[in-house]
Amino acid sequence: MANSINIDSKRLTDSLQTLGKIGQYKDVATGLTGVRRLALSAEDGEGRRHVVSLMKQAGLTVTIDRIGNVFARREGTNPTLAPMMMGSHIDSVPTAGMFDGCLGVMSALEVIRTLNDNNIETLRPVVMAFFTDEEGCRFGVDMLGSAVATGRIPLEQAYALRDRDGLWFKDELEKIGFQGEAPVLLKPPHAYLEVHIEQGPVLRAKNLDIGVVAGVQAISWQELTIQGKPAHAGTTPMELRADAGVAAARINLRMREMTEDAKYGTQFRATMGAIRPHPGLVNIIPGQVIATVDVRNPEDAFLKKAEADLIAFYDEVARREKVKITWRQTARTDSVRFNDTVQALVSKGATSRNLKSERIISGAGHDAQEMSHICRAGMVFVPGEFDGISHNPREFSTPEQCANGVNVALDVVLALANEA
Ligand code: HGY
Ligand code: MN
Ligand code: MN
Repeated sequence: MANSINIDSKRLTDSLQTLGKIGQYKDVATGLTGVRRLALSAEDGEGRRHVVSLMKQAGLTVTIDRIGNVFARREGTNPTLAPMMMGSHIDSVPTAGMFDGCLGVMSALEVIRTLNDNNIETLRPVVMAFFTDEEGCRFGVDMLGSAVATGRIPLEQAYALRDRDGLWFKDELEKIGFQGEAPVLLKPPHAYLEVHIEQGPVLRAKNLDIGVVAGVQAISWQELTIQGKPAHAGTTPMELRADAGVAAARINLRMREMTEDAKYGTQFRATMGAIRPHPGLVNIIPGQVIATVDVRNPEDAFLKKAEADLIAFYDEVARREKVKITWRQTARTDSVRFNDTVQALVSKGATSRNLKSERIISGAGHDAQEMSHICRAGMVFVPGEFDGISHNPREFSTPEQCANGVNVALDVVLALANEA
């Protein structure tokens, strides 16, 4: 595997910083400057147009599909062969840094720019991609674009999603000008590789340079609607209350207790990220709470057990607090194992560059897990500073950490793009 070639680290860093300037915001909690490019927002549209212009400057042929996934193709010597694909996402959570997703898309661009600089031809075409709405925090369903591209979620179901302001996904996609014409079902590429920040503390704590991602844990998202009785906080005796806020608190606490119960394994993670009381005022008992449940486990069986026990617990809380609890599943993916060959190539790339690497399971969801259902897929993780904090403006990986990951990706792409 050729590893005498290196990517241009400064160009990679510049491309990340330029993209990171689109959708910047002042984070009141930390005083830091973060990134807010919610899926299909005006900022997302601006970021998309910027990346498309970079794709075209690199001489790529750009295709946009009906859910706004963007693919840019560098021709191979045999254009009839299925392409080697690299990608990720550029939409962000509302309190993001500039690496989550963007490192993967800018890595793909940097690999292609490096191939161009060195006049390297590959047998297979090389395609870079960014997928629509990976984060799922605006319309409630994560990995949406890649799930539609790989057939797990029907396009019409995605179009019919609405955000908290009641805006339709389809209208918002049209508004930013990225409702493309290409059919959504993606022809399986030869293989798919995604470079991503780890978004956790493991690699940095072990002083590792590269994470050879073995797979992604199972993920389950629910939205709870807890209906109680709004009433005066001072005049309503405790025994007459139906307090939706207390019901949400009991569920949140139960989730935490479950993570400490070996019945669900030792790596069960549970989060009630959104808790929205209505009317949410100091002297009114919350009549309604909309809350989200995010539960994850590397073991499918443990997650299934936890989901069943949680749903049973909702009934128990409803009886005790005299509230009505309804819930809907907004996202659900089983654990995924990445392809052994791709993992081996990532590991080999790291070793041949004297980079320390280890296998790791991803705690976060990624587009690569959707792609793994239609082709050989894998990921390269790079470490993050400050305990790998992510979904936060403090998210940071050094230029060297990023360049290491993209150099390994270059080696893997060269190997797979030249496979007959
Ligand atoms: O939530 C996740 O795991 C990813 O950041 N969408
Ligand atoms: Mn991501
Ligand atoms: Mn993310």
